[in-house]
Amino acid sequence: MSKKFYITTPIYYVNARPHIGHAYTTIACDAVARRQRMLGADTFFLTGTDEHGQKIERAAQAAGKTPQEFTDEVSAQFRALWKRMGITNDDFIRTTEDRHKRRVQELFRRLRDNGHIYKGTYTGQYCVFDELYVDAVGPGAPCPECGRPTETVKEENYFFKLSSFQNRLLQLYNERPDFIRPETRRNEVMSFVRSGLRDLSISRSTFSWGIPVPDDPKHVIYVWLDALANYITAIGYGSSHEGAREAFQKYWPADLQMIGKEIVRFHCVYWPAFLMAAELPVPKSIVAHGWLLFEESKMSKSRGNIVRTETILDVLGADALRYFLLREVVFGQDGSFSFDALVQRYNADLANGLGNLASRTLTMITRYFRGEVPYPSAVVSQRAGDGAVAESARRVIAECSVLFDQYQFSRALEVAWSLVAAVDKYIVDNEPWALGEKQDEESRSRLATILYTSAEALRIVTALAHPVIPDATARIWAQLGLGDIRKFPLSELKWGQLQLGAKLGNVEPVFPRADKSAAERMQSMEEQQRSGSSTIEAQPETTLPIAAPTAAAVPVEKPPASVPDGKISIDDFAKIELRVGQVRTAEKVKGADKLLRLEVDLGTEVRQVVAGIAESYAPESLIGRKVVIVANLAPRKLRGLESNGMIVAASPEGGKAVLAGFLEDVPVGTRLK
Ligand code: ME8
Repeated sequence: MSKKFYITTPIYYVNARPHIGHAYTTIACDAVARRQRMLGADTFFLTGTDEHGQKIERAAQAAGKTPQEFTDEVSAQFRALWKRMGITNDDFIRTTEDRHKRRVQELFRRLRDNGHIYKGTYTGQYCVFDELYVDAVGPGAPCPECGRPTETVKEENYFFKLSSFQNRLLQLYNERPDFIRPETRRNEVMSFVRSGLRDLSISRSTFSWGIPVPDDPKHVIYVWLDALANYITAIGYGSSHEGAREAFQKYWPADLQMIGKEIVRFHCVYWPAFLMAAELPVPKSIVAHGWLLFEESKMSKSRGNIVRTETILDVLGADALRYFLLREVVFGQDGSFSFDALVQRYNADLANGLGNLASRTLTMITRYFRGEVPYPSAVVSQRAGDGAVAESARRVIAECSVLFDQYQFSRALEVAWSLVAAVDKYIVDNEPWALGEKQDEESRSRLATILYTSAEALRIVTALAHPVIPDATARIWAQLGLGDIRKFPLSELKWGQLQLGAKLGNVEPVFPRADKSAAERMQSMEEQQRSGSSTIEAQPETTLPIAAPTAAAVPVEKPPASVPDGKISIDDFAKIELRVGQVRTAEKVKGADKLLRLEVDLGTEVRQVVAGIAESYAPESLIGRKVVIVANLAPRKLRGLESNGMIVAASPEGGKAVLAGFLEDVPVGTRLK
């Protein structure tokens, strides 16, 4: 029976559209899944969307939609994007699906029946952004994970006896060093667990967007218990259906659960504890990668510094993005994304590297040998260089396999491309084009050897690179006359398998060179996207509106006849989304006396807002202050900085601006209406 391999991505929150940070994990998992299939493993690759909880409920509200409408829409965007990118997931789970809800309730019952759940009252802080209970800090304190202000929660909840799993968890980390990778993350988790675990609240009772607790529907199940359970519900845990139960028996425990480093605690502490409490095996390995940074900070919707995948697909295609992310970023560490680096890498390694090797080799075989793989000639025409290429290919196959299995994608690709460089040099040194002009037997047989050697090396790099750049390699493989690359058994790859005399397919370039403007084009596509379809131009600093928005700031439709002149209707007012925000950081904008750059927390996200209040407020005085934000104003650029929203202030004629505020405490994110 073939080995099985079950691999998962995190399920992504649907509070925002997918960006290349999400694509990064999905691509890495897709490459692993494709490689496992080529190695003959019965592979199951799962991804999906995380759709419950307060953060999503608020995001839906902000979008003026019901949570179900909102989650349907955004989840479909994730699914469509993965499809467009050729991601080979075997299932896509949504936590709002009935199958998931029923099975999560089953898990909850099991934890309760096994005596790991009790009722209590949670009084403390909660970070809605991370959906995280933050113990041991006071009201208004920032979340230790993301720095956003926490909200005070006091509610009756169900608790999970996490504290009783401390020793079993430590034992797990000690006995199975591969359970958490890389080592740095393992050390962090171990010291967190050693410092003591508190019981964990696993239900909420002050909102309803979640899965009801069985027999007590006033409560909804804590979103992280709901979300983590997807890894087992998708493959049939808790189902009464025989087929589903068999799938669960077959695939669980997962072989690899890949995540970003910010969700290590949920996956390496809570998740194994839940599984132990349900008497289920824990996953074999959880691998945490670093962050993709853009403009020096973590790419995230709340910072407004995201890059959309679609832009790159439109200009360079999915293979370019896949290759770049896995080659450029050292897996496990943070890595910067830039369009310039993407285009440079694409041209150097794909267009001029593999693409050029494929087209020059295959074109010469077509021209000089009527498109049939030539026979390498008798010993007499062999040179040392031929054997050296074969030797280097053997080494590359061995090293690449080890590196791929350790998820060192960047090193694995570097090693594979060393073969591309070796063959390029071999071709240049041997000048096959000069031999092609001669008809004597010695020249013909030398030419045959050179082109055979090049084509065989090309075949080997193509097979090794297939999991990372599936589309181009499938085309090169077909051009080599080898059929469907997905059927090639990778574990049998070795030098000398190229079929002699095989007829090449149609030869055509796979990676056209990107011109100089490609990076700029992508950059401007992103900028256009960020500024939406807004026609509002950045205004000069002096006319920056800092007071309550008027019809000039937010375009409104013509009022209906029943509204007297100069007034707006209640419907018009409802279009303006005013929200309570809390200033997290504030600083002067260089070279602009009147402007401050603020980061304002809106509960579901942190926005950058540029406001003309520098003459009225010292930046330090604003930190922690609650303000009113026009949250649905189209983004604008001021002094090169994007402003996402407007801060509301009274601006007396000739006087200083005074920020609107509240006498009572109001939760961050609350809408004003
Ligand atoms: O955390 N760099 O969902 P999420 C690298 N729903 N990876 C990034 C990234 C970046 N800048 N941004 C996102 C959640 N990711 C929960 C998970 S699982 C049971 C529940 C990737 O939408 C990375 O894999 O915030 C990260 O862990 C994940 O997306 C977070 O996605």
